[in-house]
Amino acid sequence: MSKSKKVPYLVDRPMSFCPGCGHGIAIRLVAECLEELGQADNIVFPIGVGCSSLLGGGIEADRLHCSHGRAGAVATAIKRCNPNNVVISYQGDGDAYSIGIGETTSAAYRNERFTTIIINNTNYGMTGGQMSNTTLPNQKTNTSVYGRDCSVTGNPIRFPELAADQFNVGYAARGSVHDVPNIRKTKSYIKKAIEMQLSGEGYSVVEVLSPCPTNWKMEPLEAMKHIAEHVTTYFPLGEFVEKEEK
Ligand SMILES: Cc1ncc(C[n+]2csc(CCOP(=O)(O)OP(=O)(O)O)c2C)c(N)n1
Ligand code: SF4
Repeated sequence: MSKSKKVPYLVDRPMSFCPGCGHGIAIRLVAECLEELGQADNIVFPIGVGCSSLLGGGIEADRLHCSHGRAGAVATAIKRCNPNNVVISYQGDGDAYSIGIGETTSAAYRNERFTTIIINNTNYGMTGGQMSNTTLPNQKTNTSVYGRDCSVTGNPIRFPELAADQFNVGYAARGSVHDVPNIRKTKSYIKKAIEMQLSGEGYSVVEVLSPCPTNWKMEPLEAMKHIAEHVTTYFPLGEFVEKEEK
């Protein structure tokens, strides 16, 4: 008998990510958590612009493709108008932390009662690999061809740490999909984030480190190794705040 897990019923067709991309793994984890929590028919996804928007191509659920960076504001409105829905904004690092840093930070600052999943692949994936606010120091991208110079650009943002240290959020964590133990752990973070939303205690965010082999110009396995050896040294994995649920 096959030991493979059945595909969550929210996932209704194959997705169109590049081979070795981490988005598909993260989306499946979100779908599994929603199904296991009995929320698969109660979900609304405000979706960012970027490869994150391809979530809509493989998941059968209510969703809204927001203007670039604005999913934090759209999620706020949807959750306030429909407090019984589970609202998860699904965004890339460029969407959430560069063009959308105002909306993302404001939602966390106000402790809005929704969940944000941010796929951090350290660049703008969809548009060909430009520098984003999470590009690593000295990382070469199409717009930092000599390597990111942080004395000019500022340092990469560690958003879950910011939300945990400075705002009264319910839950903040960073996971990764570069190997099986971390995929499992990331799933537990996503589940806790959704449970936090269900408890009504406040904003929850899970950042997910994810490979973008196409723009990193790496083979898929090399890209996974790159996360383990380099990306996690700047972006530590773990939970940064977990409020007690009432
Ligand atoms: C207002 C606006 N500016 C720029 C773009 C072009 N654009 C589309 S996707 C994208 C980058 C998305 O990168 P990220 O959020 O990191 O997601 P990824 O593709 O890596 O998953 C940009 C700049 C746009 N669609 N709208
Ligand atoms: S460009 Fe990068 S983020 Fe986009 S689908 Fe391809 S590997 Fe994934």
